[in-house]
Amino acid sequence: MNQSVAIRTARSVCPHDCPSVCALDVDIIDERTIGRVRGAKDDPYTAGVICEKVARYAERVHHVERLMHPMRRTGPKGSGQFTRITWDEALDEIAARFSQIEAEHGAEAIWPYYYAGTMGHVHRDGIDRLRAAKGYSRQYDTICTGTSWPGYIAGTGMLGGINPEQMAESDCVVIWGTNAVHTQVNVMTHAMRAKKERKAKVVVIDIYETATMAQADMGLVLRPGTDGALAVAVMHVLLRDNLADRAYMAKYTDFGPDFEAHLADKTPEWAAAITGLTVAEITDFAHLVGTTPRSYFRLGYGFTRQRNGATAMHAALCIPAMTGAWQHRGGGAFHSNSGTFRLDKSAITGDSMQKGDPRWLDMSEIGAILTGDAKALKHGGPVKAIIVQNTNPASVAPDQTLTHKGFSRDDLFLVVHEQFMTETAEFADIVLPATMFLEHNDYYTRGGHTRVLYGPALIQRPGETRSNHEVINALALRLGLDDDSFRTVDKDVVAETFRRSNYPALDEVEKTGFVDRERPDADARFADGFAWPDKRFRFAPNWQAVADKKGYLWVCDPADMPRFADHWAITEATNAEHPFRLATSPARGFLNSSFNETPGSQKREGVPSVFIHPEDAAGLGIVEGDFVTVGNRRGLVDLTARIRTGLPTGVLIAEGLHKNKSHRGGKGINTLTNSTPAPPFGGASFHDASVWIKRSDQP
Ligand SMILES: Nc1nc2c(c(=O)[nH]1)N[C@H]1C(S)=C(S)[C@@H](COP(=O)(O)OP(=O)(O)OC[C@H]3O[C@@H](n4cnc5c(=O)[nH]c(N)nc54)[C@H](O)[C@@H]3O)O[C@H]1N2
Ligand SMILES: Nc1nc2c(c(=O)[nH]1)N[C@H]1C(S)=C(S)[C@@H](COP(=O)(O)OP(=O)(O)OC[C@H]3O[C@@H](n4cnc5c(=O)[nH]c(N)nc54)[C@H](O)[C@@H]3O)O[C@H]1N2
Ligand code: SF4
Ligand SMILES: [Mo]
Repeated sequence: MNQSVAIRTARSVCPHDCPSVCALDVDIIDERTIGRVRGAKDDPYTAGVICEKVARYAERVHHVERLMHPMRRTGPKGSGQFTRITWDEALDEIAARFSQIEAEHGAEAIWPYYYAGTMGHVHRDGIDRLRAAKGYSRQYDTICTGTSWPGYIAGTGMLGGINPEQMAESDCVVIWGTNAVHTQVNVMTHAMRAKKERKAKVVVIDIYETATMAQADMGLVLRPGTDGALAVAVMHVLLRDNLADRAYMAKYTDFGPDFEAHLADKTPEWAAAITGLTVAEITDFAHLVGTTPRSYFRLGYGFTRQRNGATAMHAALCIPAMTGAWQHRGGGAFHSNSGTFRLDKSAITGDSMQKGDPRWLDMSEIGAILTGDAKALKHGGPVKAIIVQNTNPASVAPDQTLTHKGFSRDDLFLVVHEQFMTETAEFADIVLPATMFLEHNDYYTRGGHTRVLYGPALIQRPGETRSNHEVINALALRLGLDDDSFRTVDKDVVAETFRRSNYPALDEVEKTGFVDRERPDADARFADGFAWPDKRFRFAPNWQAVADKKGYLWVCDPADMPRFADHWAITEATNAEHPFRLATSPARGFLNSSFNETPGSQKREGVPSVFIHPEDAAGLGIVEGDFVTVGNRRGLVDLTARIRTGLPTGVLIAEGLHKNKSHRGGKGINTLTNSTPAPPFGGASFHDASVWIKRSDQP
């Protein structure tokens, strides 16, 4: 056998919805086949490390279950019974139905629905070009960042922070509400470098002992939804023990006697009762960050998926503003750099074509919207047609019972463009097969770092798959739209977007695969002031100003918001009937619902399970491996019990979005989560549910 077949390695970018956005080296075996995928060693943030599931990407690209041709539904909604049709038949039918629905019910009856299955901007956001040109209903993006981003902006005035590579230069890395080992492994690379090279202390704050916490020097396990209480108590201790940097606060923040008075009764004893932490844990943490100038706060998404998540994010972010950590290299805070890339995306989103001023529909409320909730519909007519790209709402959206009820409507025309027959695709009238990132061209912004990366098509597309960009263009032309943007190819749109954004030309970018958008360090640490008109960090947020900056829509009465950084006790209450708090934390092997189809990930994650504390289990007669039912007023879900120490009593953790049908009974974990928009501007609180649990064989 010839052993010398040359395998070429090509540079690419991970397209998945993960802040790391790794630079990849992909082994190309032939024009249709990839081999191993590795993290690029010469990329400073990726630093040669990627997660297991993407290292095994050949399993996903070459999966036997990939969708290869368009299909039309033949059985009842959700039955998964389809027959093969041609692209012309599929596109003609979609265009005809969309036109008919628009004529009868108006353009707002059509709702293009998408999210971040690919993070490439051309193939993710191009659906908005069709939406704008037709005046279809808009999508209010809340599902992921609805609480965390406003909470961060409330303090700093913009979404940006210290270059995460600087974690390696810090003396204390606080990893708050993110299970980075599972969700963005590169955080660990840089945090562990600080630990090894500088003997830095690593603190992890979560609601159970995660794989990330296993690597920490200080692990704080608090009760879900109580991070705000921890944060204000830490600030109480900082002031009490003279560890606050009053000179920094006087120059850079809105700190004043009212806020100091507000913190006076936020003692560690008060917070211990709320968080379940000990007074010593709270005090030690405050002393650690109060005596370590180079403290880096890496604030995650997880702790903001509580109803009080926006205020919790803001409260945690206040700590480095009180210690003055922002002044020191290796110190400060970071959540996302998504506010720093300064891209003009009009070539993708077609803003200048916007027709009318259609309503904004909240993506997290898709269940309420599809079942005719007047408030969720903004008191307009029903949604009669949806085209879905890059998301799997039948699995990932909160309040699954309502979502499925909506998707089951016979008068809803549903088109799903997908790589696999997801549970959303099973509800579709027309299913369209999609390319994967190695088969099309796009660029990606690395929210967890500073770079913008380019990922070219490296292999031929299989079957009759088409890219999102091609489908949107073909549909637009069939619907009679005539703008030149509907005749472009993806690579030209990347080039045009870089041109409009004053980035280097794509030819240049292709040579290295990236554009570095690192801001000067002084800007990143707000050395010339924060991004508010008075240049001051806000301990007393002006939420209206946050809304004005980003176009956020209020979902609560502004007067209900706490005046200062605070613990806001609005999470779902436990009661005699629902004594447990459930969080749906991320699984390592899945990425949202992606990878639940690959054998390696399925093997790693096993059956859908729930972690329960030994005392709770004993009280309910539950033993390891028992079938259990977890329920609340939204529905019931079947899981397998895993008895674990390392989580508080009264707390249950169900890791990951397994397929709904992997649960006995077929109900996925989002049956238990709620879709009530979280204040102030909406968002899904996936880790905030009160439930009961019992052995399944009991009545
Ligand atoms: N219970 C619970 N639910 C959650 C969460 C949680 O923590 N707990 N997390 C929430 C969060 S943060 C998010 S962001 C959402 C994400 O939810 P989703 O956006 O649904 O998640 P993904 O799995 O990233 O991507 C969805 C789909 O995009 C498809 N896809 C990928 N690339 C392409 C492409 O190029 N073209 C097309 N047409 N399709 C493509 C994939 O095959 C996949 O099925 O889930 C939310 N749901
Ligand atoms: N393997 C894997 N990687 C992923 C994803 C995935 O599903 N799986 N999802 C991707 C997406 S879309 C996103 S947005 C990111 C999200 O990544 P993260 O920022 O890590 O956010 P989450 O995954 O929601 O949850 C992180 C942690 O928050 C904890 N948590 C829940 N409630 C609280 C609380 O009240 N307080 C505190 N302190 N902690 C709490 C959870 O237990 C969990 O361990 O990850 C991305 N990467
Ligand atoms: S999922 Fe995240 S950690 Fe894994 S390769 Fe992609 S960007 Fe990197
Ligand atoms: Mo997300």
